[in-house]
Parts: sequence; structure tokens; C-alpha cells
Amino acid sequence: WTNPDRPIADLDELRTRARAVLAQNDKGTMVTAAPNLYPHQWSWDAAFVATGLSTVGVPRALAELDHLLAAQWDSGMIPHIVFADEVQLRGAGLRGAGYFPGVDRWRTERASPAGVKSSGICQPPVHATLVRRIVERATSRGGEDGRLAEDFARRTLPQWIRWHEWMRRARASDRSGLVTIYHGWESGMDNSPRFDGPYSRVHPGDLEPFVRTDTRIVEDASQRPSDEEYARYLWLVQQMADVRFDDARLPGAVDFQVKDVFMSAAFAAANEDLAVLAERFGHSDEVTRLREWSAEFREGVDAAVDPATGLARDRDLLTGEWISLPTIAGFAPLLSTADPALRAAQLVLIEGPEWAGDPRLAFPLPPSTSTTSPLLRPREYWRGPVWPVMTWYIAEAMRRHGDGGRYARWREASIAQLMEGHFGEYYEPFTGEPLGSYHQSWTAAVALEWLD
Ligand code: 2M8
Repeated sequence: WTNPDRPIADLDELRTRARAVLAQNDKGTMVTAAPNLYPHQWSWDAAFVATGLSTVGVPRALAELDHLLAAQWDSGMIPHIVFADEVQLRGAGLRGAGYFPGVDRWRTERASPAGVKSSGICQPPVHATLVRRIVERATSRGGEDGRLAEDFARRTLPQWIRWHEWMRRARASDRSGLVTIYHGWESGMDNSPRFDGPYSRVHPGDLEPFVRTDTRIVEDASQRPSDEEYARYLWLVQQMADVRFDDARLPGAVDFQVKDVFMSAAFAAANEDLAVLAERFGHSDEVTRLREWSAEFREGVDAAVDPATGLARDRDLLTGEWISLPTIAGFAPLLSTADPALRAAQLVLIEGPEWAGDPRLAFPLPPSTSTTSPLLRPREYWRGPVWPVMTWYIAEAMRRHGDGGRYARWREASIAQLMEGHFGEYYEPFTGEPLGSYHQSWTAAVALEWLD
């Protein structure tokens, strides 16, 4: 491939260029997830973006989270997309209408707060983990940044707690310690092979016609989901919109219902982080409940590990079957487990020859599907490429569990991957080619995290 974004010479330049990517994607009130492919605010992207921004300026990082929180539904759900204002986008030379499905397709006008345009589904609840990181970074610096972050934590804690309450109530009231998703988009790993079984049972009926726009931007369509996959994605949106995204009606209405083990592990970790924040910032009455949820989901994730493979499994709720496939989600326990033997076994696996230790890799980093699996598609979105944001999120969880050595090794490999200069959305594991969108915000954000 040709590299119009010339390679990066050193770490100072990496920092400067990563900051420039975020500055260019900053539309004032939101940093769009990517300049063209994703010209809106995405929920979990915003959390990663905010932590990256906090290395540059704490007020802007907090504003990003405030913008997301302003879209929180009455139910407590934080929607997966907050759509940018058309005028704002046009001013920045972008057309939000270029993203499909846009807000009209979601039919959420009654459920979203007044004046807010949002989708009607959620994404992984990584927010509390990253808010904790931002607050700890800012308060250790002290001064005005510290004060602002403390005020932010005090003011917004009730909202983050409502978000977690919603997740537990609407998606895991069965006490399985596993979160239900009604769309692959909720997992954030849209077309991962983990969802192939459940999606094979989704048969679009009378589907409103649609025209994709993503493949106009990522011109090599083989890097994106297929048209068949998109038809299923849109069918599920239609099914949910038809019941107005009413949490109580979704189980009776939607043809895709999966217990998502990675999201559950993110939730376990985030409940502990929220408990720490609640303890520190005047919500100590909430701490016990948050720690109970943390334990419930930690146990749910541990119990989902397949003894045969050592990887954690999702479960198809509609067939009752466990989904045992070698995807990055199988390493969910690295985010959450308190079992040292399970952690040790997973670390051996993830650095072994089927994952980051495969000698054919351009960089020793875990791809989204095992390199030795016949399911691997090295260029296709969540079916094989290496995602820098995943690399950092998992490495950061290792560091928090006291594994600074491994964090340092992954940091070195990830930085080496990013030096080619595109800030790709994802990377071909064997060649290091940047794929998907370029100048992806969360990729720039994790570069800044590595450098902090
Ligand atoms: C991707 O998903 C969106 C739908 O939500 C899309 O393909 O249109 C995923 O990688 C998701 O995890 C991410 O949050 C989003 C924006 O970066 O893009």
C-alpha cells in the first residue's frame, strides 16, 4: 500500500501526530469516531477518546464525556451513537447523512432526551474504568485539572450508576452474571465469527430498503461486513424500533439474543472502578451494591470458560448453546478474573503460537481471531485484524493487575505498529497494513495513552 501519511520518525512525532488526529476530528462538542466513516460520537469510542484527550487537556476530556452523558435515556441506557448536528458537520466540511443507518432509521425521537439524536442500542460499559483513569490522572497532577475532575466525578457519578443499574436490570436480571445483547453492534465487535451462529438464524423479513454508505468510504469492500450481514443488522434495528426499544418487549421481539462474555467482563471491571469512585466521591452507600455486581459478573465470566480451550464463551440465548470460537473475546477473563490460575493460563494462551506469539505476525499482538483458525480473515474488520484499541484495553487491564512487564512489551509492539503513520482503525496481522478508516480517533487516543 502507499503511505500518504508518511511514517513516523520518533515518539515525539507520534505524540504530535496523534494529537493532530484528535484535533482534526474534534467538532467542538464531540470528537467524531473517524473523519469520514464515522462522523458522530460512539459510546465506547468516546470513553477511549476521553482518556487519550486527558493526556492533553482535562477539560476537553471531561466535555467529551458530558456530551455523551447528555444523551443518556430516562431508562439509564447510554446509546451507542450520539448523532452530530448536521449544521455542525457541514461547517466542518462533513456530511453526517453520509453515515448509514442515520437517526431516521432508528426512530428514537421519543426515547432520546429532548434535542438529542441517538441510536437505540448500547455498547460495552467501559466508561467507569476510563473515568477512573482520567480522574486519577488529573487528581495526581493536582491544581485546576484535579479540581475539575473531582467536580466532574461528584456531579456525574449518579449518571454512571444509573447506567450500570440499567445494564444489570435490562440485560442481566437473570443473575447469570452475563449481559444480553440484541445486536452484534452492541458488542462493538460487529461481525466477529462469534456471532455467525446467532446471525445465521436471523432471516430478514419485510425489510425497508437501504443503501450502504460505509463501502463508499472504505472502498475495498472486503474490509467491511458483507451485504447479507448488513441486511441482518438492519432487520434487527427494525425489530427493535417496532417495539420502540422497550426493554421489556425486546426478549419477545428480537431474533438475536446473545450473552456477551467480553461485555460482561468489561462490566465486572467497570463496577469495581465505579465502586472506587463512589467510595472516594461521596456515594459510599452505593459501594456494596457495585461490588456485588462486580463479583456477579466476574463469576459469570469465569464460569463461561471452556475447559477444552481455556477461552471464555458467549451463549446463544435462543438456542441455549455455548459459542466456543477462538476470538479475542475469549480473553474476557483478563479484564476481570480474580482467579490466579485462570489468569496465568490465559496469559500463556494469548502470548502463545495461536495468538500474539505466532512467528508469522508483523508485530507480536493479539489479532481479533486466532491466526491458526480457519475462521481467520486477516483483512476483514472484526474477523482477524489487530485492533490497537483492544491491544491497549487488554494491556491496561494487565497493568492494573500488577503486570507492568507485559504492559511494557505490548506497548513497544503496539507503538511499532502505529509508526507507519495512518492511525488505522485496524491492521492486517501479518503485513501490518493499516485497514478500515484512517485517522481513527480511538487509535490516536491509545497512542497518547501509550506515551503518557
Ligand atoms: C464499528 O461499528 C459501527 C456500528 O456501531 C459501524 O461499523 O458502523 C465498530 O468497530 C464499533 O466497535 C465502533 O464503536 C464503531 C465506531 O468506531 O465502529
